[in-house]
Amino acid sequence: MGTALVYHEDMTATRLLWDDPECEIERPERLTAALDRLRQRGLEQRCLRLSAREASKEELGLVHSPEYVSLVRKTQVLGEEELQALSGQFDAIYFHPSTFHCARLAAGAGLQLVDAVLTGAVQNGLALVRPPGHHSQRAAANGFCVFNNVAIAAAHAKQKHGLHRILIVDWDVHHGQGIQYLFEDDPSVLYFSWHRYEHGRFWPFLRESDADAVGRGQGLGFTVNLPWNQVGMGNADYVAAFLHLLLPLAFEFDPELVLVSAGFDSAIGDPEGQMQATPECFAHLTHLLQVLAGGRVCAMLEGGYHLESLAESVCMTVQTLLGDPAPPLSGLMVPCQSALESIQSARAAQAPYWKSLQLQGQCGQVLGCRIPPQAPCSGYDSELSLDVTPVPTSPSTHSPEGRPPPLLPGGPMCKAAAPAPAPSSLLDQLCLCPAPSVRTTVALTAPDITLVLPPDVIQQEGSALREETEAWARPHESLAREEALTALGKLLYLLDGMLDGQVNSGIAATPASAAAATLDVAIQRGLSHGAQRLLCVALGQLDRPPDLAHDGRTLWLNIGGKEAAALSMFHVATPLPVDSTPQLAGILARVLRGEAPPSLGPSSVASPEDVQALMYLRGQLEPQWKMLQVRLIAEAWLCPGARLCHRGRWGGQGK
Ligand code: X5A
Ligand code: ZN
Repeated sequence: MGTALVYHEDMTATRLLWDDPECEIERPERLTAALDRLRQRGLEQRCLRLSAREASKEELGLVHSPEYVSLVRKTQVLGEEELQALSGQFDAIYFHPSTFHCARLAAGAGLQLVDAVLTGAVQNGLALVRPPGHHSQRAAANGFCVFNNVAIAAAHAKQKHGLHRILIVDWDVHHGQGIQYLFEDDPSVLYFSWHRYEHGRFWPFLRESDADAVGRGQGLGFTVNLPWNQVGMGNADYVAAFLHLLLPLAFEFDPELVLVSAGFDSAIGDPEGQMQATPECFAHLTHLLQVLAGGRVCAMLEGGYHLESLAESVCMTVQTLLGDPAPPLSGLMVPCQSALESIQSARAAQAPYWKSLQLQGQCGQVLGCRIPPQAPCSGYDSELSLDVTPVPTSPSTHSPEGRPPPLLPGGPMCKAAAPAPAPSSLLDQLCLCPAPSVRTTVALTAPDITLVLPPDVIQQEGSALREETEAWARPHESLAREEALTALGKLLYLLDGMLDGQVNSGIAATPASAAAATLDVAIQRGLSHGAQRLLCVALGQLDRPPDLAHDGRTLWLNIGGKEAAALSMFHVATPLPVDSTPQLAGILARVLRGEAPPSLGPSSVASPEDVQALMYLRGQLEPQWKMLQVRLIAEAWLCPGARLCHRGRWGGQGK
């Protein structure tokens, strides 16, 4: 299933006719720049192009008052002076004789996108629209927004398609207060917005943009605000917000549809946002949302005023909607202290309404800190220092000068105070990784998994040279048998294809008795063939490959292992139950091909025992893996268990 791109040239018509420094950034070139870049990249051509239609009076009436709609209708016949006078009655608004037509097209584009996705014509899509929508209210234009495109789409999805749960993700850098007001008492719409806030000192200067605005009445807990109190938020901060706040709630909510208020003024270079996230970050954000709602993601343009940054970010979003893998993120993945504070205060405000946050423990308040007494964290540090040769020496693949080792302890990374690098120089460094020509290859060595594979995955015929295969197998007794050797040959061939960039992913089967040794060879082969860092996820009780080094190049994650244990930060096991149905290979193949995983259902919250194991591991790993940090340092002191866990960070380091 494909990706829709909804657009209409007429939406470039509306523009500012007089002098207004606040409004002049919202201009027609925003759309043409984005569209031109999509064409240049060959992305537009890969989409199903839909021409936008005008939303009807009834459709606009789903969220706007009839009086407001007719007020906007009348602007069509006003002269410039009257337009300017009327605009002055609203905050950050200009009207143009074409505004009514454009705004109806913008709302209609969203409706067409939602219809295309919910009828199954496409999997997902983007509506490229002007004017934007998320500030607009029942009877008011606001912040360049005339009709609330995303809110109308949500109301339409409920009314015309009978949906019960819609997630709206507003990644624009401004608070979409219009959407918040329209759904604040409605539990069928979960509205998430992050926004530049600076403790209330940034537009639109609203008290209700803060984290403690969580909805009202039936809608309590269905408004989620994440205020950024400093500028300069970057990739790590955005990803941390998704991982620690949005996604736990979203999985628990189990939406049937995801609408994105896709403003790109939250990207680097934007004059409004002053943030640092690179365009690639939007590929990752999009990708993280695609696991929800069976992949039904409808993005609609909101803000974004730096044409270059906007165009790149739009391309990243569309590319990801099309199923291309997300490019690597630049920069240290370490969220800054201010971001962590914001995320934590939003988690605390939402905790009363969401099991997934309660289980993770607002540190003692709900379940108490349940760190297994027989496995105190204090033994961990010495073990770690024995096992870990800390600094990975290999240069990163995506930064020419090599990046600092990702894991050195210490050093808070609050970079918000640092001057923002010139956006153009950062944007110049964009590396565009072409998608491999073959998306999924499947190296089949066991005939029984053919049954569950999707029909169009490519069957790999090739195999590595016999001599080479034997050389790799020689040290391993379990690889002596012909069956294991054949499987290894196919796997080595697949690995080469992947590391050379011809193949994106694949599945190889191997006899169970040879699994550990095969994995070991695969890791060694991967590292010697140019992979800088390798993630190895092992499901079920599997012995760690004998030659695995703790040098930071391989991260070993054993899910379904014997017990929760972190032998080092690069070797982690959890006893989480693994669902290893015979369908697993089929589901894996589909997901690797880019299909959305099946929804986990509304009861996807983990059991208390599983959460306990995970929290124990998190306590151990948090000092080293900065992306695991959610709790404030001050808060950890309130909880004896957590203090024990944090000894690694504080003990002896004077922090
Ligand atoms: C859609 C959008 C911003 C309005 C800013 C007014 N509006 N200062 O980004
Ligand atoms: Zn904005």
